[in-house]
Amino acid sequence: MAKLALPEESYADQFGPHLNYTPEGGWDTREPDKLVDTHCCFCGVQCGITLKVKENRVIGFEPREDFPVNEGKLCPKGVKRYMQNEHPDRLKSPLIADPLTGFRKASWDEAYSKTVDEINRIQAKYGKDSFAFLGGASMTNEKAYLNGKFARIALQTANIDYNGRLCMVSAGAANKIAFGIDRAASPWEDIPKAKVIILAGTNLAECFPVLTKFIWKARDNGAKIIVIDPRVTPIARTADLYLPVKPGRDSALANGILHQLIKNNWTDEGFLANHTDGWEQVAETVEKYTPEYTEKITGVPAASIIKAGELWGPPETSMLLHARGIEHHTKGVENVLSYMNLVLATGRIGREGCGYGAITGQGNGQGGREHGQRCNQLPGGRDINNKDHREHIANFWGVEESSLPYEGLTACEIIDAIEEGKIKGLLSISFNPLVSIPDSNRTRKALEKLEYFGCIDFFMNETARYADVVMAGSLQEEDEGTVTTGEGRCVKLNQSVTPPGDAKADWKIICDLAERLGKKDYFDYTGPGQIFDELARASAGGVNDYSGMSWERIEQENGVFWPCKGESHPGTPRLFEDKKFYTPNGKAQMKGFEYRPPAEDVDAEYPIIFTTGRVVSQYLSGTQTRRIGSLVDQYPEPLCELHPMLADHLGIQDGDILKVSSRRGHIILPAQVVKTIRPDTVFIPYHWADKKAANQLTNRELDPTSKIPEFKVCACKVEKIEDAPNKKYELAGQIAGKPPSSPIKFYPKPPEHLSAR
Ligand SMILES: Nc1nc2c(c(=O)[nH]1)N[C@H]1C(S)=C(S)[C@@H](COP(=O)(O)OP(=O)(O)OC[C@H]3O[C@@H](n4cnc5c(=O)[nH]c(N)nc54)[C@H](O)[C@@H]3O)O[C@H]1N2
Ligand SMILES: Nc1nc2c(c(=O)[nH]1)N[C@H]1C(S)=C(S)[C@@H](COP(=O)(O)OP(=O)(O)OC[C@H]3O[C@@H](n4cnc5c(=O)[nH]c(N)nc54)[C@H](O)[C@@H]3O)O[C@H]1N2
Ligand code: SF4
Ligand SMILES: [Mo]
Repeated sequence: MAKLALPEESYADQFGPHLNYTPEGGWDTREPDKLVDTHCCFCGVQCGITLKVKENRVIGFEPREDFPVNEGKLCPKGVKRYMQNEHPDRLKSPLIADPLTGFRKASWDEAYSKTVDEINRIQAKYGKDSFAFLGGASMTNEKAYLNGKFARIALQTANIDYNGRLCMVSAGAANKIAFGIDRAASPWEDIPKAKVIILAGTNLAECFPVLTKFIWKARDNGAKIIVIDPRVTPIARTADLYLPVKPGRDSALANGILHQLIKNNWTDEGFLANHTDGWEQVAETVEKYTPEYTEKITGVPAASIIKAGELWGPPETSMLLHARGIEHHTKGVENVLSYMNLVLATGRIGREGCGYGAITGQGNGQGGREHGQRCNQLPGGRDINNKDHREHIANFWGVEESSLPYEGLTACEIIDAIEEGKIKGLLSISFNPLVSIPDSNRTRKALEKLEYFGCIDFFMNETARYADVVMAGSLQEEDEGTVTTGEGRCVKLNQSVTPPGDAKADWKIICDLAERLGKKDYFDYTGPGQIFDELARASAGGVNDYSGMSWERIEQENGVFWPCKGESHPGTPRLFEDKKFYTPNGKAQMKGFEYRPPAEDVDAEYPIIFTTGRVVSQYLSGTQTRRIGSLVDQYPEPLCELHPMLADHLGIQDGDILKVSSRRGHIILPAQVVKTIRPDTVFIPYHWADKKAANQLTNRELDPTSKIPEFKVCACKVEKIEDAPNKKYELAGQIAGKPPSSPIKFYPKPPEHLSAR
């Protein structure tokens, strides 16, 4: 019998979490030189993890028992997170685009010179704002602060924004409007104390697996769980009530539930009168949202809407948790505010077991949006258009107030401005817009128009293939700093290893560039510790006050919750305990919204609703997790979820190859026929690039307030490709040689044919 040939590299990451395969063969079971307590590099839960380090390599890990959020648990991504540092694709030196070879290695001096020359040339020719900066919320607070300062002082451009614009901004804007502060109101410890929980638009068990422990505890304590999602996600299977909302209809559904609360006198009139504004307008708005009327819009049965009111109305305590399912919409802010009305109408906020929280996505999704890397923001969560805030920060930095730019463009608008020829140069760090922004064909055209494009990353992501200069930055474990988790707790990341080869810490690259732009005096840091101290001082007096924090204190206390207004301030795990909100008059601001349809609704030509999101084993644009073989094996390529009724109607069987098209593009992929999705909707996860990218189809219409794009709903059509082999059948025939889990190879520039997994 022929020997089964498996590619060499597929072994590297196939084995148990506590053993590490070495390039020489065999297991690295040696005693580590040191153990480093730090946190997971992926989602906003920021589980505690101890990395085992031997000879400047991470050789294994243990989940931390002492971190109260995960208590010794990790999810499938967390247990593999340490496998990136040694990956063959890890960038180890700067690269410069070369017309003949794609990219060639370069020295830092050459990479910096080219970058700075181009910044100077472009800004001299087209103006300061013609050069833009894109940052990211996977990076630490220190880097978020540095990016904002770099853009305003070194580049002097208004056009800086970050990938959180695709993520948390609808929740952020709604929180600001309603409460004057952008943070979850309650620590996760409050979840098990709630008697009823709404999970709206979150695939919690796949996206924040470790948080399910709080939900199970709540259930053990007798809580009722309501899940609102067009798909029966794993957490929905165990819910007491599942509301299968039609994508894009959440504000109507929230109005319908509130209608029931009013009808049955389950509102807290005392709280509403003393602590809120706007209740009358809200009550008037929801008057017509009877169960029948709401059912017509949302597709949720009237009886279930009545039931939701019965579950949410009477209890003493409750928790509203939501994520991108309600936020990734052209009315993302309206959706969030409409659900918030359910919290405020019952007065269940600011005490034990009560509150709300937008579950933060990226590792530093919370802190990444606080310290000034957004187009409208200065450190401390300050407003860049506010005269007092500008003066405060200008004084703090030692620059003229008049030299600070005003509000610039948001992330998608920056890509649009590149397409329109208004922005000519771009520096991007920790962002992969070609995969993550809607309408990727348009993003590609924009990238081709840039006169200069520089990227800082530890992998060659798909967008970086269009760069002129790629700078090898740092992985999370190669640097140190802080991140702020989804509950508002600032925690410390510790350095385990140094960046390999010529790669540099991200903060150092930014400071070096600032120096070459003539701004050394403002960026003369010895390390991220000094940047944190400056950030904390800069935040003093702002809403996002970190001034009482130091790295030492954060480590000692296993994290500190902001606001923390001085060394003796204990931090603030639960907001609003004094029933005072951060709005000018101290009252929560309620607003009611008439339902309005998504930007692109279904019609005769595109009759099916298209929605997108995640799977448990892949992360974001996939640059990190598509390189970890065992995660790839769990879900090797995108599948299109559709209901058996829709499949029957279209003559489709599980595993058939489909063409799913929208007005903007199409994708060809296998069908996954499941009963767990609405029959009028199809779902495709978005973690793949190029021809496998879901964002070829999505719509770049933005929410008018938050400027988030409508990832969660547009119109599509689905066709079976008649002569393609059924993928399931084909795979069943080669069960022994299942798809190899080879890591992505390093490819030079040619973008067209490259369809890396
Ligand atoms: N495994 C994994 N975990 C992750 C990530 C990852 O990429 N992979 N990313 C992290 C990041 S950055 C983020 S932002 C979070 C995202 O976390 P989630 O928001 O929980 O994840 P999504 O899959 O984007 O969307 C959640 C759900 O919204 C539903 N949905 C679609 N349309 C609608 C609608 O109109 N209304 C309602 N109510 N629901 C709708 C989808 O069916 C989906 O189940 O996850 C974080 N954790
Ligand atoms: N269709 C569809 N599209 C979506 C979504 C959806 O639900 N549906 N979700 C949206 C959401 S919520 C998000 S958050 C975005 C995410 O979209 P992106 O931010 O574009 O995705 P990432 O994969 O995080 O890409 C970031 C890049 O940063 C690099 N990186 C990570 N950490 C660091 C670091 O510390 N330093 C440096 N230098 N580089 C780093 C990674 O290698 C990667 O190449 O996608 C959005 N796009
Ligand atoms: S839940 Fe999030 S932070 Fe925890 S191990 Fe998984 S990806 Fe990492
Ligand atoms: Mo996100």
